[in-house]
This record gives sequence, C-alpha cells and structure tokens, in this order.
Amino acid sequence: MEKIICERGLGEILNKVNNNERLSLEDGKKLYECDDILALGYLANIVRNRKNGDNTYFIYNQHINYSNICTNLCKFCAFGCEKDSNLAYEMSVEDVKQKVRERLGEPITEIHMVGGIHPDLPFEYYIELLKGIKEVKPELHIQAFTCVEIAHLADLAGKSIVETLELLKAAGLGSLPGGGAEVFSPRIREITCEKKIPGDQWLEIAQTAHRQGLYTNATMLYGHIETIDERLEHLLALRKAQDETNGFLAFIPLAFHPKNTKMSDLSRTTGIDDLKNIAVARLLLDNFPHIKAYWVMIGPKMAQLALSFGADDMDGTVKEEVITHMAGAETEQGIGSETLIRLIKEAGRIPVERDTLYTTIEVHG
Ligand code: V47
Repeated sequence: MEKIICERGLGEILNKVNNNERLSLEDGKKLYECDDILALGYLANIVRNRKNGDNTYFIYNQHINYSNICTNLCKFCAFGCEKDSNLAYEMSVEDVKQKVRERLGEPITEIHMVGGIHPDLPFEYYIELLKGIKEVKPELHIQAFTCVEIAHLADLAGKSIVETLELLKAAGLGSLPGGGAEVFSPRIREITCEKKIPGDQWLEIAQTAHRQGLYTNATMLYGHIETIDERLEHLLALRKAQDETNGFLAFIPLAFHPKNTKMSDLSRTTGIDDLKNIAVARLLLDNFPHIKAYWVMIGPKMAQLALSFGADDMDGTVKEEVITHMAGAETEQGIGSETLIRLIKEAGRIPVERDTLYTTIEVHG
C-alpha cells in the first residue's frame, strides 16, 4: 500500500504521518484531490490506530430537541421553523422531564439536547430544563446547547458568555455539543445562514467554555455549496483553536441532507465524500482525540466502514432524532447498543461503551 500511496503523489504525506508531523493546508488539498479512497484510509488509519488503537467508542444516549421554533431559519435546515408554522412545537420543562422519565429503565448516561433560536422563551426556561432533567436522574450528563444557543442565552440573560456558562453549569450543564459550526467561511454563512453568529464567534464561545472547564465537540456541515478550500480553512481553524484551549473532545463531519430545506435542489453526499471527510479530518485534526462517524447521517453501514478510514467513535443509541430526519434521513430513529457492538466487532475493532467524557463504562470484548 505504501508503494501505491507514493505513486498517488502522497509519499511526502505518508512520511509526515509516520513521523507524527503536522500536515499543512497544501497537504489537505492533496488529500481531498486524491480519489484513491483506500490510500486515504490507509493514512488516516495510521493516526486512528496511534491515538485509539482498536478501541471504538459509543454511548448510550438520548436526544431531546426542546423546540424547533427558530429565528435563524438557515437555508440548509429542515428542522427550524417560524412560530406560526404548523410544524412548530415547544416542549414545556415538564414535557422534557417526562421524556427522561419514560426511559428511566434504560442505561442512558447522556442527554443530548439542542433546539432552535427561540424568539421568546426566557433564560429561566433553559435553567429549569437543566435542573428538571437532573431532578429526574441526577447522574445524567447533560450535553446541551450549541455555541449558537449559548450566544442567544447570554443575550437573554444580559450577561457575558462566561457568566452565562457559569449559571448553566450550576444548573446542570455538563458539556456542549458540536452543532452550529456549519462552515466558518463568511461566504458560506452569508449565503446559507446569514442570521447565525459568525464562525469566529462560534470558536470564541467554544474556547471560553474550554477555559471554564467545559468540554465541547465540533462539527462541519459538508456537501452543499462549500469549496474544498473552505472545508480546509474550517478544519485548520478548529486545529488552531484546539492548540490554544484543548477542550474539543470529538470532531463530527455532518453530511448535508437536502430534503425539505431551501437547498433541496442539491444532491445528497456520496459514500466517497463521507469517507473522505472522515479521513481528512483524522489526518488534519492531529490534536483532536476522537473523530465520530455519525451513523444517523451517513447510515450505520457507512459509519462501520468509516472505522477503517479514521473514525473511532460511532456516537450513540440516540432513539429520537429530528434534525436529520426532517431533512430526509432514511436511517432509523435509534439504534440498539447490541447493533452498535456488532457493527464495531465485525469491523475488527473493540466496542467500548463510554460516557460523555470518554471514561470507559464497559469494554465489550
Ligand atoms: O447544528 C442542520 C446540522 C447539526 C442539517 O456534538 C444538518 O456529538 C445535515 O450538531 N443536514 C445538529 N446536517 C447535529 C449535531 C450533532 C449531531 C450528533 C452529535 C453531535 C455531537 C452533534 O446538524 C446542526 C447543523 O449543523 N444540520 N440541518 C441538514 N439538513
């Protein structure tokens, strides 16, 4: 394989990867331009194995989307809608508590909770959401509110990001998910999500969280109108931020789903692009401990393959996914832990059930 990699013009990158040296923007371009997916997988797998061996992580989690009412109305999103839309919904704190109560019998360790930028829910609602979940099951880790929501909550509270995060932490917030990053490029934001906070603000909020001891994830929404250069700039901005604050746990490439969005004329991503984004991310984000293959968006089979292309995490059981399913995802709403374990084992890897912060709960040997 090394001979083939050299023939593909990736010999210098191979040397760098073997010597654990940082790859450049130019290297990233070469990787994206390479259409030999096995060569990319071979390279990414070197980094994956160095960082995580055969361990492949998953979590028993539950998604809760408290409301889809949103003032941003991004063009790529089929989830967010206006308050008077017939699709609009809003859960009360009691509704959310009930969702958690309904699944008390399951070994769920994490609540993943995000929503839209709601025009009139007060700051107190968000505090009560966190407190309410903790009341029902205190040991749950709540991974909630993207950096975009945090900016909104700070506005609502009339406080700084630091003060807002302290209040949320005190109410039960454990970490932040990686959504809302989209593509940092101002060009892309202008066209697809002009009302959303700019990329540098997203990064600044993530880094503020890191400095306060809150871990976060990071995402990139790929497969719409972004260029390869814009993807690379996004990845390198994340790498730089991680050098500074080291609080990102995982990077998750998110495959664009066009159905029911204002960009529904676009096609869905291909399997090659899905694997390429996993592989390039693994190679460029040398300071990120984990790369997630989010089975909800790329399908369990592609996520399984991604384990040989740099990914070491399959996210979790999920159960009620709305954001991608509103945009036409054909995957199940949830997946059993036994299925995740089987997928991981058949890929020749070791299934490791983890908590949000990657502490091992059980190795399914
Ligand atoms: O913020 C919106 C994206 C995100 C579409 O942190 C879309 O571990 C595809 O961030 N097609 C939400 N993507 C999902 C997310 C996430 C998922 C799983 C794990 C983690 C984590 C984070 O989905 C949104 C937005 O960036 N999105 N619309 C769409 N049509």
